[in-house]
Amino acid sequence: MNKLIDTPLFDCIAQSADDIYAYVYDPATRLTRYSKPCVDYFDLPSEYTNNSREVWLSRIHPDDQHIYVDDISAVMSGKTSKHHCQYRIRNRYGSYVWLECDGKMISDDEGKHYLFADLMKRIDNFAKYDPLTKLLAISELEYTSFSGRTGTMLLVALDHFRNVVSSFGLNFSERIIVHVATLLQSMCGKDDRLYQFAAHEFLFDLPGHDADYASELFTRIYDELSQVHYIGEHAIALSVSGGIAEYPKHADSRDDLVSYLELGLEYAKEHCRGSVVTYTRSLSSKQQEITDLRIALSESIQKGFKGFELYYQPIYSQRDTTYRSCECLLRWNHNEKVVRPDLFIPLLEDSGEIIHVGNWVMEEAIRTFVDWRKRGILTHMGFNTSPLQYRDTAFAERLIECGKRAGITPSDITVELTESYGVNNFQALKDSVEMLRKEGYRVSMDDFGMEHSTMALLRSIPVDSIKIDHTFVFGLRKPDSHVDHAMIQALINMAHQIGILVVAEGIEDEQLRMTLANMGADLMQGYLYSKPVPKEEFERLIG
Ligand code: G
Ligand code: G
Ligand code: MN
Repeated sequence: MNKLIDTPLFDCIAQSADDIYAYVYDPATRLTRYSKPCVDYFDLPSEYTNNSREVWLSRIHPDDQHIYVDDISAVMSGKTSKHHCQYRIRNRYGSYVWLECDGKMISDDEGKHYLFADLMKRIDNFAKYDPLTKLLAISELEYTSFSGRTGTMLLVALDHFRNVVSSFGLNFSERIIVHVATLLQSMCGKDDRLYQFAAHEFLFDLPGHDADYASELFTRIYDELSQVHYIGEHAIALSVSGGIAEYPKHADSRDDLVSYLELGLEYAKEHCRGSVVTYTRSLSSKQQEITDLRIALSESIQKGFKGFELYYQPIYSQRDTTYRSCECLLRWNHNEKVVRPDLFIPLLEDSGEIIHVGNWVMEEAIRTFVDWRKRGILTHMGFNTSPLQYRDTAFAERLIECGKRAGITPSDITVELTESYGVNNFQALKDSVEMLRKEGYRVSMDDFGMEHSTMALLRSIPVDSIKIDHTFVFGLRKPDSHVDHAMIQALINMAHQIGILVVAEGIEDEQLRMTLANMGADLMQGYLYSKPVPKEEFERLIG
């Protein structure tokens, strides 16, 4: 009999619930007494033991043993009186279950350890792990203490995942998520932890690492995911954006860290999709501006696209020495300022509203075109579309329908495909382009050569012309421009060999015009002729 641990009170508590396991420990005699359910469930050699540490440790999952050892040692050495941790432990059936321990050491008047008691609860496996990916559930982050630790968190989100779901369906989307989760897990270091943050968002806890390390990890992830992956019968490439926050540098609580990660991620999505943004204090105020813009954009759309306007920029034909066409460029009038598309198109893409605005652009462009054609102002026109408008063939069908109603000749209209963001329903894009070209519409690949995927895209989706981006053309101004020169010349030759036209953008001066003309570019667009201007101004310019 040990008067400390053989008490009716312990007997009573020990039998109070089958799924709570208890033990008491007498530091003076080093004797431990386990509750009956504990002995049974973990198949312990006996109710009493003198080497509880070994008995217990031998059952804990090897990956989690340090959690237990660190925590219990802190109590036994007197550093703290409370024992609180979670780990996996093997039960009598040989499988691991999660336990949460809450223990307390009390001391006598002289401060000597007197009695330790511990209640251990099984925490449900379902809550611990995401049911789909089996990654740690984000709720588990609550049990991570950031005090006294340094490290970094990286939040990674798949871009445009809403689009993936609407293109491929939920089932396939879940397969993508599992595929990505497995891949990310394989990129974790020994002490790193990977949590399922949201359906298509993943959070790395990288103890002992800094933001540079997280940034490099992000780049590796990006490179890996942007390769073509074969999942089932689909070939897909994915793009990710991310946010980084360091602890304790930026914050030392879970809530603050997570909101800073979100800020970085949001910022990346809006300004530099496909990259990772590390938290800084000024991000918060910038983000507020963005939130205000989002709200104002939605209001504009609801009020019948109030404030949206098309500007027009002429496209000059070298051969005909005349204005052959124009490009419609979207503007948004907000607070008496004209907002450029680079700022608001990503927001519309993110919210999905680009579908509605894209339809409006198309209809407005055709309205103007019909008017100009009647008045003999211009006979061709081009407008931009976002890759998100091709998640199915609805947009192509709508354009064909709209063109018929307006009585236009389809070959007078060019649809520009703007840069792609990685996640694309290639098949729907291909079907749309084929549908439009069959009808007679012209299709142009915008920003050609800026993305490494454009060549591959051109091989599988034939178009009528390519547009060489102005930043590419500006390369010709550098003193040692021979590489840019050779590349642009190669693009032009390639286009001509397959029988398609080349539009050179960014023709700002006579020098560039001459250079591009000598290289064989068919059509010219740039400030030399005119900036994009409102409708009436364009009419004065051309008329
Ligand atoms: O007009 P600006 O000169 O700032 O154009 C910037 C970019 O915005 C263009 O390269 C183009 O890709 C995009 N853009 C302009 N108008 C539209 C539009 O109507 N729809 C889409 N999707 N993108 C547009
Ligand atoms: O959709 P796309 O990326 O092709 O849109 C053309 C973009 O190029 C628009 O942002 C337009 O304002 C811009 N642009 C057109 N001509 C010039 C030019 O001569 N110089 C510069 N800097 N930008 C131009
Ligand atoms: Mn364009």
